[in-house]
Amino acid sequence: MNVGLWDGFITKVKNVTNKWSQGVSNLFSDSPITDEFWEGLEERLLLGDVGVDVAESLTSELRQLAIDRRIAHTGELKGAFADMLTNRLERIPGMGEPIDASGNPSVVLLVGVNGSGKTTTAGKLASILKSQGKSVILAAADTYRAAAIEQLKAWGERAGVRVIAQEHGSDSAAVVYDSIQAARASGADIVLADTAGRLHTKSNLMEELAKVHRIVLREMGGAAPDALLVLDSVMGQNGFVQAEAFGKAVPLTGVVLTKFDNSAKGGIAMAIAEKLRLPIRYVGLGEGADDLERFVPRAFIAGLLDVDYDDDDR
Ligand SMILES: Nc1nc2c(ncn2[C@@H]2O[C@H](COP(=O)(O)OP(=O)(O)OP(=O)(O)O)[C@@H](O)[C@H]2O)c(=O)[nH]1
Ligand SMILES: [Mg+2]
Repeated sequence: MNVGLWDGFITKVKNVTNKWSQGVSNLFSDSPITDEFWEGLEERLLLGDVGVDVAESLTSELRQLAIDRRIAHTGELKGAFADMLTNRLERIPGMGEPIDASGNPSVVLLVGVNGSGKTTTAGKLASILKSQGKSVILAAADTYRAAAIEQLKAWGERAGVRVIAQEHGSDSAAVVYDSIQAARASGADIVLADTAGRLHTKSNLMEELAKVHRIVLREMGGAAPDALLVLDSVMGQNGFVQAEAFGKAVPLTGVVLTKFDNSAKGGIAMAIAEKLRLPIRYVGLGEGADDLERFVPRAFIAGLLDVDYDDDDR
């Protein structure tokens, strides 16, 4: 096994999803395949936040595969199950794709409901990109919460990255506009815009987000920004209603799955792929600057199910 680059990611996923995934793994101990096995598998998937439809469809696909390949023992199914999950994730375009910092500048909007982890993710991304030698600007587009600007400035200081802010209460689209201008003037590679948390049911606030997106389109000559929905994994499927509403306001280009370290379940990733049809780009695995990992489907599943991982995925 060559875990190489994704070793840390696999270990982290393994640690945080330990209990749930051990339960899944245990199902695949080497015993004859019975109806109870299929029921147990579906139940485990449901417990892991996969959702009813997806749990059913995964179970029936694996069942068919067992018939087709004449597999009679659960142990022989584990690898096939891991491949199946990985393939389902990988067929979503953009899955695990890192943000592109080669624009002039590239623009990333972080959007989501209150407290989902937008500011933290902006800070973590700034720190990662900076360490890759990119010139980054953080845009303090959350002008609602007075403390939000200070919070982002603290992240900027830690990462050694410039923060563009206006005063509390100002227009967030204007902050993003300023940031793009500042990036152009200084030749920065990327603008990471931290937007205010908002309930997806507040139409005026959703319209404000749409305005930010329009300003970026206009300033970037029609090039759409990366609009990442920051989703708290602890919310599970309850977060999906938000996703739809945010998707109506701005064309979402992916999900950052935060607080995965607190969720202890892995199924939510499957549900995002299968139901939201959005690529997961990053996973938040803690509160620190280093606790953000690119989402690599095969490594993620290897961590989840404790199967071998061939590092041919770079
Ligand atoms: N354990 C853990 N905590 C996280 C993660 N991401 C964010 N947090 C914590 O979640 C809380 C909220 O994070 P913020 O980044 O302020 O969330 P936000 O979406 O910007 O919040 P608002 O601006 O108020 O909407 C903070 O205490 C963060 O430290 C993560 O991946 N793991
Ligand atoms: Mg915030």
